[in-house]
Amino acid sequence: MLILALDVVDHERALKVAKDTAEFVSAIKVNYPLVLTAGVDVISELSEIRPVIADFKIADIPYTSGLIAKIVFEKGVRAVIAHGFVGRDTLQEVRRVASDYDGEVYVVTELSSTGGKEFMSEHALEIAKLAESVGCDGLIAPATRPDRIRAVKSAAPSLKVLCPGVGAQGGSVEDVMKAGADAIIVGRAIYNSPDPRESARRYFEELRSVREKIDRKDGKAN
Ligand code: FNU
Repeated sequence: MLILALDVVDHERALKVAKDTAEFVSAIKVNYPLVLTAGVDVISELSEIRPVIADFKIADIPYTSGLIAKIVFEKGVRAVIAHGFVGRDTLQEVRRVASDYDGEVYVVTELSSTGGKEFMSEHALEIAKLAESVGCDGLIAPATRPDRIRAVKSAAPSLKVLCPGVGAQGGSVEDVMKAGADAIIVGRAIYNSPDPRESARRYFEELRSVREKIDRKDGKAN
């Protein structure tokens, strides 16, 4: 599954990239850069093209976190991303709000950047277990460190794992999928390419061929 990270800072361009790539993309992830420039209603516009995931990395007290989740679910998002380091009470509140909208909650374990290793790695597996016990739907884990994808998957086997860091941050589709990812999240490598539709198509095809390779290997092992 390919998720488009739409961090462009121009409203019209964002809609164009979303429409041009829609055929190959399962969901569109929005983050502060787009919403702070185009306004929060861009979420509703994008939701008409593909399901939207709000990556505001919610990380506040339960009341404020729940309010943020409610606002974006009212705008039509299908899922929100929250930080896990905030602890159980905030995740429970975000989960409660999401359930009112039949929405999903994904929890960041450790950032894909180098700084993610400084403080977050140490607690990433506890965060994964917490997210599972609160009834969240999945985790965000770094495509830049496939060993960490494997680790969070074994800590919380029932959760989906979405992985940013392919392309501009150096992660490879094959390594990430072999580590057990359910989806890759790709931004700059698609929207900054000369032909975003073609770039999305290539990721889509690569995902398919890697998936077939993995399935063939699993089939042989059984
Ligand atoms: P691209 N993102 C990330 N690493 O990159 N939500 C994380 O650990 C994480 C994220 C987001 O590099 C990042 O904010 F938890 O251009 C951006 O929106 O492909 C996207 O994933 C990656 O964009």
